[in-house]
Amino acid sequence: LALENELHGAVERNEMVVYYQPLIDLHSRQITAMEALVRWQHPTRGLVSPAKFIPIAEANGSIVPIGEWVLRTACAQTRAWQLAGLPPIRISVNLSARQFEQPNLVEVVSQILEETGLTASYLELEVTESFLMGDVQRSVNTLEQLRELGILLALDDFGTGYSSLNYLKRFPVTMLKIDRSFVQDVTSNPDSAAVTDAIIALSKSLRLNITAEGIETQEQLDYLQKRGCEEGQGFYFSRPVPADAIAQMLKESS
Ligand code: G
Ligand code: G
Ligand code: MN
Ligand code: NA
Repeated sequence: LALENELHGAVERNEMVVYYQPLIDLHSRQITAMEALVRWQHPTRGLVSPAKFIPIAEANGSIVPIGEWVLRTACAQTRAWQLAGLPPIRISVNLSARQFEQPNLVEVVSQILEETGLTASYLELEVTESFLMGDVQRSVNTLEQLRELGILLALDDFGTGYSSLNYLKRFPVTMLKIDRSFVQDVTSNPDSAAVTDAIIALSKSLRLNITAEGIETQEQLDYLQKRGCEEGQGFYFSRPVPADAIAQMLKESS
């Protein structure tokens, strides 16, 4: 309960921080994108993981201002890297169910792009199948409006949800992110390998981009590369790090 109350106003008190994790082109090994991942720098508890506070923030609604702050911060940071002459990369930001349901979501995204000067095609929003399945027609409409802005849309944690392939066909997404639970044992569990292979094949036949999350070992990387997965992220390449560590990484990647 204390944590819940303290979440209100955490943005205004400057307690939220955005970390960034690179996404890598598995062929060229260059950085193609960053995923923005929020942390809560709590005054007494230290760095609180989003796994802990996002569900609370989602339940009490404070995820809406927090999510908007993350989006604004990540877009402004990406634009700043571009203006500093670093190789342009896209920025991927997670949306929560509550944010996705906000009637002014499209306006907010459009306003943030305008305010930060970031070109829409550099922004990717990550959504999950589970929250798209609530009201499918409404989700499709919202996704279409977001696509009309020119931004990219990724289906996060792909393979763990309930959506049928029939729905997948209706969601105008541009990217599938293979959930890390499959990647984790892709080299030891034939079922995970089969699911991973199927998702990669699906992405190719639907002409969607494909990223693997949670790559931790050379063996996982080799497997994914051999199967034609284009892009990946995970501790093997880098953990999520604060913005200042990213500039150096981008310089080295170019
Ligand atoms: O960064 P970490 O692996 O600890 O994140 C844990 C969970 O929190 C992941 O599911 C991730 O998608 C989610 N998360 C991280 N940052 C954000 C954010 O800015 N908004 C939302 N909605 N979820 C986030
Ligand atoms: O739900 P989502 O895919 O947005 O989750 C992102 C989370 O995954 C972040 O909290 C990030 O810290 C975590 N993550 C990123 N790479 C790895 C990895 O290689 N291994 C594990 N275990 N977690 C990872
Ligand atoms: Mn994500
Ligand atoms: Na994920």
